[in-house]
Amino acid sequence: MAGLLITLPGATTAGAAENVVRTDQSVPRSCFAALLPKNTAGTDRRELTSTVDGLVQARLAPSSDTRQEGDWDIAVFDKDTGAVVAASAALRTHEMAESFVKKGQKLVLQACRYAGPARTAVLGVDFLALSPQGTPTGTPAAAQKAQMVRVQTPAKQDKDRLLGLGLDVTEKGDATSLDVVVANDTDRKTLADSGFKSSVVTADLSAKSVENAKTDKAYAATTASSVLPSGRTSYRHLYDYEYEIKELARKNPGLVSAFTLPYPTWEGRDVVGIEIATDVANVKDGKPVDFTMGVHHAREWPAGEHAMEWAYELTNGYRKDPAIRGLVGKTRNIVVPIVNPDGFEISREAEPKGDFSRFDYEMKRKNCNVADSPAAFATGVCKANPGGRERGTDPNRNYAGFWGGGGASTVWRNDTFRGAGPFSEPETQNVRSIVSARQVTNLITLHTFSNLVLRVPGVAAVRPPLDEPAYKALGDKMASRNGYVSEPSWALYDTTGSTEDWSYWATGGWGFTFEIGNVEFHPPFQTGVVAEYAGLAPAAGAGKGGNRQGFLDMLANAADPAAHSTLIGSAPKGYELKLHKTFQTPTSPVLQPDGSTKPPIYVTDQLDSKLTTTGGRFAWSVNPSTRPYVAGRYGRDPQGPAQPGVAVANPAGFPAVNTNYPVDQTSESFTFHVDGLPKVDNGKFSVDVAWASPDTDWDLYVYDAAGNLVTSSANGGTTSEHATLFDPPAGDYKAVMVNYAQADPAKQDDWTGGVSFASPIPPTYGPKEAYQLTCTSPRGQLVGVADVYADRGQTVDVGEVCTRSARANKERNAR
Ligand code: 0X9
Ligand code: ZN
Repeated sequence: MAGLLITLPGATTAGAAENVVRTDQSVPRSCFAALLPKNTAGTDRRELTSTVDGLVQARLAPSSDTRQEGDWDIAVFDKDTGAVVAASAALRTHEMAESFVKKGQKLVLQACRYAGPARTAVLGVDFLALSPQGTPTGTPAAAQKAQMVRVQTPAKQDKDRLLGLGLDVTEKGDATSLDVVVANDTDRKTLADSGFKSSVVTADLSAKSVENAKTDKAYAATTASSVLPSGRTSYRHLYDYEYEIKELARKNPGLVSAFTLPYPTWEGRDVVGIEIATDVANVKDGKPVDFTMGVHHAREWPAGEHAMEWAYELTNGYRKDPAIRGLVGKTRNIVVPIVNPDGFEISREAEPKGDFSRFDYEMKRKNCNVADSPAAFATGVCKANPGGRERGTDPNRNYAGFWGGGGASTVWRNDTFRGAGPFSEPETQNVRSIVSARQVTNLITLHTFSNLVLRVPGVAAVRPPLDEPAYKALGDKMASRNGYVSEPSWALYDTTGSTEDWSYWATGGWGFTFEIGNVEFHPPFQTGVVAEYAGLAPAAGAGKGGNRQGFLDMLANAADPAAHSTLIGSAPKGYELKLHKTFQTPTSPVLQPDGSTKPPIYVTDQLDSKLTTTGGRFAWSVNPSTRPYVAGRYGRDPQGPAQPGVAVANPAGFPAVNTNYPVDQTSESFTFHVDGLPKVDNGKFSVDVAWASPDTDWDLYVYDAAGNLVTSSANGGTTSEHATLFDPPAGDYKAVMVNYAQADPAKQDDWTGGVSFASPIPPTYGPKEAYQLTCTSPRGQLVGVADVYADRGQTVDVGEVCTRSARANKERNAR
């Protein structure tokens, strides 16, 4: 096989004894901050010379003879310059430091015993050769230019068709366009062949990235400390996140704890999180949980930064800010800044060392799963492999919620590849483990970019939940702080298998996706992180509080009993209450590569959360017992009939071909009137026009009386356009028809059309679901059982469930 990588077994550190690092003392310090003198307490070291142009991988594992592994970290330094080459600082002794090295480069591996009883750890080092260009041996691939282009997608169906092309479509868009990353000539051809109109936004993403790196360097060099809670002035590395998390916990005992999530990544990395609460160790205290996470997507660096700053905000604020102290006192706060560390590590370390012009690792989005890649692309480590950045599963298409439907790809190399099955990935399993075991009443998953606060549903065909008004109000409130647009995520285009489209429908906990910033996946630190977080120019949240205030609103909502449900009762001290629910979450009908569908998959979900009684009254903040999926759908009862349709006469004359609307206003138009209450109640209007030849292209734009564009439709390659406005205000409207192309200039292919109206859809209601509540005595005996129904905002008294369970149930049911 013409592999990209040559593993040199001989390069592994020689001799078994050599492989064991040892020190008698543990010292909590950064292993990567500096190469310490030989024999410094708490450290051990090895010197090596790179045998390859390629990668070095240095790993630490616990020694088999230690019962408690403790916490060892590792860093690799360039011996000549003392610069850190790679590092790893997770919470246990499962470390992997990996980076690019040159043949003959002298390296020093520094192992540091941060904490714990283990005097030794096992070191493993590999050198992996890369061919000079970082390409497979043989003919190097041609250099490629990555660009950002703006594709004209005037109607929702255009956006969905564009998604179907398998290109790297961003969330950046508006009524008439979407921005797309064109990574190479193959993508450029796909786009050209599709017939979509497009224009270049960023001509050379690699050059832009080099420029941003310079901007960041200058900012860090001239700024002692930023206004961020941590004061940071530059993007963190993965090891910075790991180290800062454990330092926050070490320096704030009782308030902050650090934890390792249950599923290591495909490359074997630990995923780390942080929890902040008064008496933080007592996770069974019944407080509502606010969960903030970042970096499902590797290249979206600000997402991790904002999550980490939020952890500092709460930790610092608890000591300094009475308002934050009050909120933290009523809640528990979980932060997982980097959900996808494998991907992040590659993106973060790629530039300028990686070969951006060929493999574009800095723009990697997905995780490092290779199991679904064809054999020819399944070799090599994630940082250097024949599939480049394209291997892996999109963690934000892998949750069970509507998994397998539209807006996700079945193709291994596409950026929205959904994975082999719902929850097939460690990243989604980790998030699921937290959401299933804790009462996560509030969840924000951070992404970049497009200035959006998104809520469910991710799919247009799934009607909004009964909670829609309260859900929208919370999103709108946060958007008023960061200046983003608050909308259901289907409004831009359909997505399936995303985080909150599982978490919300399975648990009822509010879930939002933030798309931070208006440009680029990782813009300069000062704009993408400092300004967006603190609400400073040029961020849209300038002067409004920024994401900081948005996160605080979310926390205040978590602390508000009206926003979730509460169980109250009384029990003796030391009993354990458990709330249990189990159900099957159906995926979408599963789209197949050939376009057919197979039946939905039923994923068994189990929610189990616990409360330890302290004696006397207890109050337990929980999500509603009925899943939103079951509770029903939001809608509106018609207050009158819908308006009758309006036939439209094509105006006299025929406008000249115009491919430059709205700069060139050449067009024709017709007006129509929309009535309102009490006469009619319109749930929507649709303007439909059609013509004969698919080579003719009419485009349709609809304006209200004030001249605002309210809806439009401008496809290519079709014989019709269809523009819709939901809940249209009464008034006069103008439809503008632009003649974009004629099949035969000698023969006018004119349009015909009309306007139709439909009634609003009334709400629907489903059955109510219960939680199973049980109480176990300190001796482990089951002493109480109850069925508990709790609506949002409701407080339910479960009485003396541990001592008089049968009586308490009867009394409760009699009420
Ligand atoms: O596509 C995504 O996963 C998110 N956009 S990004 O550019 N950060 O990749 C948006 C997901 C929006 N959909 C839902 N949250 N349902
Ligand atoms: Zn994202």
